[in-house]
Amino acid sequence: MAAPIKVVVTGAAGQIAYSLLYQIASGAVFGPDQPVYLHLLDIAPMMGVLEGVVMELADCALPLLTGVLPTANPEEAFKDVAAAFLVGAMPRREGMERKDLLSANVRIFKEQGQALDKVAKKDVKVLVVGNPANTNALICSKYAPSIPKENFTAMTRLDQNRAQSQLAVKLGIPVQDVKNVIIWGNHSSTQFPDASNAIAKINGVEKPVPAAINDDEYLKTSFVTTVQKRGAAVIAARKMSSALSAAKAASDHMRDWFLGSGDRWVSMGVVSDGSYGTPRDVVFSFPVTIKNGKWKIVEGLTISDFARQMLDNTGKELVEEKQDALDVCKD
Ligand code: NAX
Repeated sequence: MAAPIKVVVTGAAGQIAYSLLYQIASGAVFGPDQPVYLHLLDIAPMMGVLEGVVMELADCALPLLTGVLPTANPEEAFKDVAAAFLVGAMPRREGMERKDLLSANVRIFKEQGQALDKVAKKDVKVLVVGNPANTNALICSKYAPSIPKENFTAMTRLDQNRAQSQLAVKLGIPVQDVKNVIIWGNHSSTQFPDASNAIAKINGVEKPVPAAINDDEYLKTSFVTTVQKRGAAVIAARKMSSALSAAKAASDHMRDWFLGSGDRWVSMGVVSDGSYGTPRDVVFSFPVTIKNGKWKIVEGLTISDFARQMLDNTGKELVEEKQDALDVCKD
């Protein structure tokens, strides 16, 4: 059995963490042979609730869980961690736009970037879930200059899973038989869910999704808007934001980053190098493949005029968010 790795989850007393912690501790993320030591960070008023979560983790009697450290101190929480799930933030409530959240949440990620820089392992893999996830990841990276910027990512996997699921339903096939759907840009309503390179396995034969669906209008309109607005639809129905599916997506993201993406493309927000004419130095979601713990942007895709417009639009929003965030950080 390998030596245990330290894994931190922030917002550990919250609803996403409630689903996520079991997945990490049961081996679904780092594999069935990798023991984990969980560091749980939340704010001081939540320590009582967190104690209950710690009790429940103990009561799960999970063989891979070698220890749990609940704390309200970021430097204690991030000490020597190999993986960080930055979930803790103020969640978006019904009727609230993501921009309203920015100034409240960006400060948290500045402070956590500084703490990671000081005490985390230098090869820590950081996944930012808390919104606005892309810009929070960028700020976190900026305040952790001793950790490579490739190690900071934002979650758009939930959007990818939603898109994949929509296409599978449309085609009447199992969800795992759809691959290479792409989420471009921001985890917001400007994101571009793109099925133009997706592949579906139908009756055992792989076929491009656009040909299989044969409805260009659907792929450019209601497919895109359904995925873009799915978070809001869940809030409207549940009166709370997505949690079960968000936790599953966070597990998928980190598992693929540690263990590889195989022959599938996965979408994640990474610091842009300007690929596909996107703005540099914002955290932009691209299709990537992952091998040996390193992600690589899928190259050589054709960008249609429609896609160009969508990429430019979401890129513009990210540039604006970055500027707003940098202004907040100056205060
Ligand atoms: P909850 O309100 O249930 O939990 C958030 C937890 O974070 C609370 O326990 C709170 O005390 C804690 N927290 C607040 N400030 C903190 C700090 N400085 N350090 C540590 N912990 C802190 O929210 P939940 O539903 O779990 O959502 C968490 C975040 O995920 C939100 O920002 C939400 O908007 C975001 N989401 C991101 C998604 C994505 O795809 N990237 C999808 C789901 C979700 O909406």
